[in-house]
Amino acid sequence: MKEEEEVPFGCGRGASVLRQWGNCVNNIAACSRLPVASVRVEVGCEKVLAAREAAAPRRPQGDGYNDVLHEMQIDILTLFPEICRAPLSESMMKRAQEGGVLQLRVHNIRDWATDKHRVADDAPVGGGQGMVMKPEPIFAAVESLRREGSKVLLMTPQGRRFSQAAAAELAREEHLVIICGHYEGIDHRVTEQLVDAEVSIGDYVLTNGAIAAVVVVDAVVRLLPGVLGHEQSAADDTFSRGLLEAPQYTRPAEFRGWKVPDILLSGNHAEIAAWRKEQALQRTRANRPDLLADDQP
Ligand code: 6GU
Repeated sequence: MKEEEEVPFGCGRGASVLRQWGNCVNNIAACSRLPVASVRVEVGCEKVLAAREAAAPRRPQGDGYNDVLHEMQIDILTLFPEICRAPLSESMMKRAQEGGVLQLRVHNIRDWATDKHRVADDAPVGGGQGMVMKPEPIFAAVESLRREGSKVLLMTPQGRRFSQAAAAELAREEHLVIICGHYEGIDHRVTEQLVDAEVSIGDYVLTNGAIAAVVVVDAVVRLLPGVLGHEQSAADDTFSRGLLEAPQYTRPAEFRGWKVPDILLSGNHAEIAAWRKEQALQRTRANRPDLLADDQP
């Protein structure tokens, strides 16, 4: 992506930039480990950008970082809204919504069905088992929610496999509309005519796409500025650096006779870093040798 294409993180939406400015300042400071006071507060898109550029040097994309400073909107369309609501209203997802970083809405597709019984599925044309989701309510829902620049995703095991890099890419979007597939599938005209990307979360089959949508939303939203908080960095994540993480310990230093490795108590930061790197490598070799393969994308 070209530099200029990244720039309008909120420039077209000045109000949003202003609203988010408090968050931005904190986030810029957090990213760059600068005290908040050292980031000048100025209003106006160019100045926001300049401050951001100065404080948070551009990093390569797809590494788990996200330097887009705006509120993100996500609309989930599902036949089972309750599956999404609980997991997305706790902990960091709750903080993201309360802090104005994320505006999340979970909708029931049936609300766009026009018949008396609000039917959203029908038998497969050509025969076969199970039910297929009808196109009409889904088209009506997406057409009422999307706007210029929205990205429409379909959760389906037939989709492209989701990854940390995909999460980082989606975290740059302003508005996601996520359609959850259920039953045997969804009328293919939805996929062909409405959907920008089909997404799967892995090589197994779930009973419904709402569970998969929760996974995607969590992975994306935790990359938005201000969600992880100062204590944690998305850049340190497993997968952002291509290796699994080293083991972690907390107190007590000895538990049931099992000791925390001496090196971690040594206070020697260089040695601790070298130990962690070696442990990360060993763990990756043992659990995920595919991550070390030469043909890694
Ligand atoms: Cl997105 N949906 C369903 N039903 N199963 C899956 C999936 C999605 N991703 C992996 N398995």
